Amino acid sequence: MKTVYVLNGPNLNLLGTREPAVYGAHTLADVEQMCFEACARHGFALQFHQSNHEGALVDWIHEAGQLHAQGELAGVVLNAGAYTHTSVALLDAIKGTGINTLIELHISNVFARESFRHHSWISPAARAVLCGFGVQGYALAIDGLARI
Ligand code: CA2
Repeated sequence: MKTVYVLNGPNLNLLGTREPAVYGAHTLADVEQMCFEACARHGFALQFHQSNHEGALVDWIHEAGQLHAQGELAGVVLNAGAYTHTSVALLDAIKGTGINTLIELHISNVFARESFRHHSWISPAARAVLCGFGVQGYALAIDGLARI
């Protein structure tokens, strides 16, 4: 059974508690359940994580990279939060592991927001980028991994 890593960056633990107009009313626990159901539909195991610390995200990408090397990774769904727009370390981690099935995900349509959200350090290393579907985007990204 292949594994999907769903990784969430800073402040996404606040989902469902603030800014519902931007991020919706679902909590991160709801998102984990949606991901679990999407993975179950496709016969994938799920590793679901959130951290406010850049290095923790790097460590999980390395962990996923080990599965990739063993042929046991379906892919990574990465919502790096604000680190999307700042983190060369995450770009280097993705490139360094050779993971070629990483989906960059954003709940909101970042291109309809402030211009500083229009640049992503992650996109050059991503297989696909998905944004603006709300939290349903997580399930869509997992469905997408099942098709590639
Ligand atoms: O749209 C997305 O998913 C983002 O990755 C979310 C990040 C933002 O910095 C990116 O530009 C776009 C922010 C995550 C903060 O999440 C919150 C959730 C609820 C309440 C407050 C913050």
